[in-house]
Amino acid sequence: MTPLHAPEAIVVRSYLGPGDERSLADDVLDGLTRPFKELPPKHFYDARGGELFDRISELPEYYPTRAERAILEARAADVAGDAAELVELGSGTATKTRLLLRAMADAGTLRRYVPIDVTEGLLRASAEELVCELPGLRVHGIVGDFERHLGHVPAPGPGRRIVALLGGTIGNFPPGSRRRFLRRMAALLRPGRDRLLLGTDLVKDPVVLEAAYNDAEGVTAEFNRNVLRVVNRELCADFDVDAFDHVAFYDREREWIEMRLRATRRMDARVAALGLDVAFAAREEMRTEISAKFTPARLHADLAAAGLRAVEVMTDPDRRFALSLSERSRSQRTAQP
Ligand code: SAH
Ligand code: AVI
Repeated sequence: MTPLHAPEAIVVRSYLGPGDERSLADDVLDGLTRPFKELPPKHFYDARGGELFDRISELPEYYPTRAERAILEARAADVAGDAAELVELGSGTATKTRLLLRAMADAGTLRRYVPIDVTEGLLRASAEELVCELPGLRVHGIVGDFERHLGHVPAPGPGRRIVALLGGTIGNFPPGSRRRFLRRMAALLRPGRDRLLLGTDLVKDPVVLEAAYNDAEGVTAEFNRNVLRVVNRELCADFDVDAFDHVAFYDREREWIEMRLRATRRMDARVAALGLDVAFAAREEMRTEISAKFTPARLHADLAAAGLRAVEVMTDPDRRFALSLSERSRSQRTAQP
């Protein structure tokens, strides 16, 4: 069938290759040989992990997606109205992104969308849908790791650029690297012209927070265990995935949700591709994600440390989630992407 959009409307470049199995291998070697075992959350997201996250975002307990969408529904035109380009890190299904792109199309300024995600299937599917929905839109997709491949973001065209990191994904970085990463995003902005759109989940009643990561249906538990399925498949490991319990709790001192996997019994696993044997004691826990929650003070301090200044901070009516729009402070030097 002939596509309805111009064939050149979509370009997708993949920067994932053998080196990326290496990145999983390095993370497994680093993380599973420590006294307190840990794996970084980016490895949740194979095709199944992406689908599980999508189901999480529809759960009654998981409010962040709905809260962020409510802000975008009310403010998309103010946020993105006159922008020409949207660069989105960790774009996933780009569901909320449509609100921004539509606002740009309505203003007659929309030219290009640059999604970056590790999950190629999601990125391609959303690119196809978007170019059909928004005639004239060009998509330059980057299948890659936003921690390593920001240097492949194309140079900005004429008009204003918005760089977006939605959903609260910034909270999945440990505090030190969070500021370094904000700096790298800031380097994609031209001072005085472009803006960073950042979604941050807010500090709130721990009961509400813990419910969001311990849903009754057990979808978050499956999402959490998915990281072991990824390691089994990619590195020929033999973790007994169902022998791990999902654990998620709010650390009130650090103000973050921590997800762990707890071995229900003593276990030995072999990661054949690495020639590595991993032993778990009964009830031993491995950290798989942190999801930091923000106060206004933490948000402003992190932005300032990255050479950014908030122009506006918007919240949903229940003040559960914040979307901030920032620009690069002219006096600051920022890192190369
Ligand atoms: N922005 C969407 C999706 C959030 S889920 C929303 O707000 O609903 C996090 C997304 O980031 C997933 O699509 C996942 O594949 C992607 N992701 C996580 N770590 C990544 C990394 N290091 N590089 C690129 N994409 C990553
Ligand atoms: C993608 N990220 C912002 C989600 C979060 O809430 O930290 C991932 C997630 N983990 C468990 N549920 C959702």
